Amino acid sequence: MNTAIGKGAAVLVVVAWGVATGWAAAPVGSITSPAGPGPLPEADFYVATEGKDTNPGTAAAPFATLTRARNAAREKVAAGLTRNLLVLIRGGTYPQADTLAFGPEDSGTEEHSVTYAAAPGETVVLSGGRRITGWKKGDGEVWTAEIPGVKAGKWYFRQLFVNGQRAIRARTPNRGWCDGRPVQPIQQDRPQDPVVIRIKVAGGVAAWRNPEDIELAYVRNNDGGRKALQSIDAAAQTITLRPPHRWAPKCFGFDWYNGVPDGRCYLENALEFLDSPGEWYLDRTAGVLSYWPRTGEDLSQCAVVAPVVQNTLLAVAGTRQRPVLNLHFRGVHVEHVDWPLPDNGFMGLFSCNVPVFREGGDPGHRFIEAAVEIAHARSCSFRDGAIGRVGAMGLVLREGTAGIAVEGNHIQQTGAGGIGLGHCNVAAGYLKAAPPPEPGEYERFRVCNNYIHHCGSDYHGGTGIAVYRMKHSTISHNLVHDTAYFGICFGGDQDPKWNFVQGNTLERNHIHHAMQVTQDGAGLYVCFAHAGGKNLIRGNLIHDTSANNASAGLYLDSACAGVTFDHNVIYRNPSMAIILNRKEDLAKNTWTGNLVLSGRDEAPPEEFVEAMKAHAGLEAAYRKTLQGTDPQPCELHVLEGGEGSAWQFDFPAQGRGVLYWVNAQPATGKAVGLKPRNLDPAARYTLKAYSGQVQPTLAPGDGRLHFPMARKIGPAPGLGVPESATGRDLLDKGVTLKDGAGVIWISYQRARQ
Ligand SMILES: [Ca+2]
Repeated sequence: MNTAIGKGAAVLVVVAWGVATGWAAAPVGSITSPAGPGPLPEADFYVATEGKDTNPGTAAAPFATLTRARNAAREKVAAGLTRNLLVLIRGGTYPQADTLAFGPEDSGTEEHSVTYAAAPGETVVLSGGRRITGWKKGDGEVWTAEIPGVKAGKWYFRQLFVNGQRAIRARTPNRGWCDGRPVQPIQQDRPQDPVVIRIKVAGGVAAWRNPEDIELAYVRNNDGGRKALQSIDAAAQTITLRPPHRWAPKCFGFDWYNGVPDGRCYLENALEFLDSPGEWYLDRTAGVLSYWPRTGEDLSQCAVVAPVVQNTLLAVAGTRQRPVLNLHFRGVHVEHVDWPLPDNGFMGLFSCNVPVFREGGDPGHRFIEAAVEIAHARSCSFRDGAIGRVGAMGLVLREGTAGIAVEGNHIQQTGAGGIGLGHCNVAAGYLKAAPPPEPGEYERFRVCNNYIHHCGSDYHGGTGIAVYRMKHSTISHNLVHDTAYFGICFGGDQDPKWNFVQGNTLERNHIHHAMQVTQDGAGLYVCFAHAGGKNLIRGNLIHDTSANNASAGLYLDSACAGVTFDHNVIYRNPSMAIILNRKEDLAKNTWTGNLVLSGRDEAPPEEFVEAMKAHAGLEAAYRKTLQGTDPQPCELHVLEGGEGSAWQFDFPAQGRGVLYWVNAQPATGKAVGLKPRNLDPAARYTLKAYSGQVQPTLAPGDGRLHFPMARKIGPAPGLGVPESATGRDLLDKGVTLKDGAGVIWISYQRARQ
């Protein structure tokens, strides 16, 4: 999206990524179902890796596949459910050759659910991949394996994972970008014209082998694209892109980028590009896979896995007339799904949407495919599972969905975004052509306690959680980091008269290291009117957004209005802390108790950062299952705070915490008393005070956009806060602040008895 304020003020900083940072460091997730081991629950059917599909599906004689269990459950559904139906899956890896699809014939009812659940304490993996073995050391550092299925033309893959880590499809340059620009301007109405790109790359364009397998990947501002090559002209230092070309004119109301780079690009998938550890190349003609192991990888021991399943591994798809009801997945891990490049390539529009072409009309847009797809489904869930090592999106909730819970999942290493949901109808040009939501769809979603990271390795509009239009929904307690584009985006009504987007709460999410590849976005991006009322964005923690051009912690765009922003904390975002696209953005939204710090280095006091990290992000039970940590519980108390806003974060088990008071209005000269809670009256507490100045919003007529920012943060011995006090005194008399402006923190720690 365009941003005058962003483009004018920002400094272009190109950050090498992909190869250079991030992916290699992604932890290999291994999550078990949160419930501990115990006696096997009663179930209607059981599935186990050592089972047989000719078995009756009992605990003693389980089925071997989920397909068989689904078919058995289908018979019970057809006979009419008289109670809840449970399929229990024992731990292990279940290889899938195709999409596992659930439709109306697999549905629960309003009264009775159908659930596919991992056995308590066991890890169930549905893998769309196959292990590749038979490695031989070749020339230099490169190892090779022959794959007969590839040579026979039956298998081709675009992803490779070594010991759970995404390997790098051989590329040049190895990090960052080379320069590529069309030799002739692209004519939208002449898609049959050859598209020739002049490439400036170290070593020059050469007559690389298998040119038709090479792809050009690129970014343009906030998304990117990918096209296969037709030919190479080494003499002219050009490449020609392979038709068919289908551009997307008038998407978002203007000619969307013409589908070609304006500079930043790289070339991928040639044996000649395989020149560094972690890179691989698949020669489809010879059926030979080549790989340069990373340090410490012994290919005689490593699990090298490539996907055979394409697009989607787990699909729930009802119809508008017969939606799927009350169907649940719990503790299911979905891995290794490929996304084949369409003939006309990939042209990302916004958070990994792709055009939907219509004859004679402007194109629409939709999320590209996800490993887990849910459409026309009500009151369903995907919980306590995982989705990772996939080619495109992790999970998408499409048309006809409502009442869907996506909770407690680990989503990582996705080629495109993590989670996408809502009515994809927010783009100018498109909205006139697309139908509005049907009654009862795109509402009552819960996307909570998901751990989402390393999204967008291949499609650089990859967003952690991309939310378009929805209502009466909650997006909370997610931890999102290392995304190519936004951490979280939240779209509204492009036309404020629609009044669709309402009653949504987006709170206590922790977002960091977003915007690693693309630009013109934010850790948290909010656009359009949230016109239906009661849209709350509260208690989110956003920091360390990349230094890319126009990358902010928080970004309000495209006439964002109608949102209450309450007690969000935004710090250390080196490009910009906050982008307000219009002067009215302050007045058209409500702001209370937010803390926004400018600057590259300035951060709130350590005690407060720690408390916010406990307050936002995964709830304690999910930190245990998803991250293996056992955090101290942190309680929030909202205090009386005079003109300002006062919160207390308290770690009761440790007798410590921090009082947080903020007032962006000019100094009043009035003293402010803060009374903490939950202290031990008999104990003595040591206190430390910190303060910062908050520049209030300037008066109208200033002509510039100002958000009240906190600055000059440091210890504040002059505030009159005593160095120590008894719990009794603090509970009865509180702490008195001399003046009521700026931001003040008072940390307390119970002294040892
Ligand atoms: Ca390379």
